[in-house]
Amino acid sequence: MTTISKEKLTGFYEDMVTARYYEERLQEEYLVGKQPAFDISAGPIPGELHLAAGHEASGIGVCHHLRDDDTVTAPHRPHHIAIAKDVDLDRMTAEIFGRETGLSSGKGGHMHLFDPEVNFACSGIIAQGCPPAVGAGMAAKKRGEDSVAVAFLGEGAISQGAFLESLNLASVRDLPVVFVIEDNDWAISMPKERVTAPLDGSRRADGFDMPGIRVDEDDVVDVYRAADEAIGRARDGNGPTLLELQVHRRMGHFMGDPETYRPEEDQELAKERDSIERLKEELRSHGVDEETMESIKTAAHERVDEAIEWAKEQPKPDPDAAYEDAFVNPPSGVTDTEPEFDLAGGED
Ligand SMILES: Cc1ncc(C[n+]2csc(CCOP(=O)(O)OP(=O)(O)O)c2C)c(N)n1
Ligand SMILES: [Mg+2]
Repeated sequence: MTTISKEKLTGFYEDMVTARYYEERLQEEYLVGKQPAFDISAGPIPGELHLAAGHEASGIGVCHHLRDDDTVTAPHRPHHIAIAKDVDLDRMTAEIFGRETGLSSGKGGHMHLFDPEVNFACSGIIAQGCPPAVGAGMAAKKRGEDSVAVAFLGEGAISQGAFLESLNLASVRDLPVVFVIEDNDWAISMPKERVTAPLDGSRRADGFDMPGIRVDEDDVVDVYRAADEAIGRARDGNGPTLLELQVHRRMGHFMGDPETYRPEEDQELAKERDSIERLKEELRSHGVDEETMESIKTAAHERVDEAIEWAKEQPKPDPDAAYEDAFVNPPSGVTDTEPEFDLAGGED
């Protein structure tokens, strides 16, 4: 079994408390100006916001194996994964606040974060990250590089065609791809048992002739160990793996979700099984004292506060730039730019 050093555990803790506090701060900022009628377009963060508190063990346990040249695609609940993949925190925050200096010039928002510096992307279309991850894996293999691609998706997305087709192609071509299902038991208001068989999603790997591993506990150390096997396999040229990780949705599906469909006990259970508290126990058993943990947490919180303050001071995009970078060939009348080639088709 992989031994995990105290330094490694401390690194997990730093990212996990950063991700948790980031969500808490976004939650506060999001609510500004939205009340009393909950106007989703009002306030400093307009639009939807899906928070990932309770998913930290997944993003951090997996991405701590990755390098900048490895690709990650994340779903609509992306912040913990982006933080663990070292996406630029300032520019990510500016993007969430819709500012010009954001990763996508403020036009993508929190579900469409792209950071080419560290090969990170996410999407609001569920399972959409799987085909691009397979593409990245195929490119790495063709170039003879040992980089890998990891596609994260929710358990509610695993009956999407894009996921199943991607498993097939990755297996047939022996590609360096790891598929990571974050199983939080819910797809919006739909409980997993009503729509998904088998309940253990990692068993779907059998149908595609690849290894499947499920981690039942929301534990970053267990996740790190399982990911070590999967990512090592991909990096060594031995093909794809499917991982399913139990996580917990501590919040509603999106900000403003009244969760009337969710039994109170389930909400309580999600809060009790806190992966950060679990990791603190592990740190204590490695001799890390409370003071050290507290100072790591304080520094992480300061870093998040700085990013949020910086983002809020950034300019909003110029409305005239709305179509810039949105089309390769803008429809006529949209911009002054002449199309680079004729979309109507080639020569007769
Ligand atoms: C192709 C597609 N169909 C439907 C939706 C609407 N939708 C958004 S999130 C979601 C459920 C996602 O559940 P899950 O994959 O388990 O992720 P979780 O929100 O639990 O993290 C759905 C159906 C969508 N975004 N994309
Ligand atoms: Mg889910």
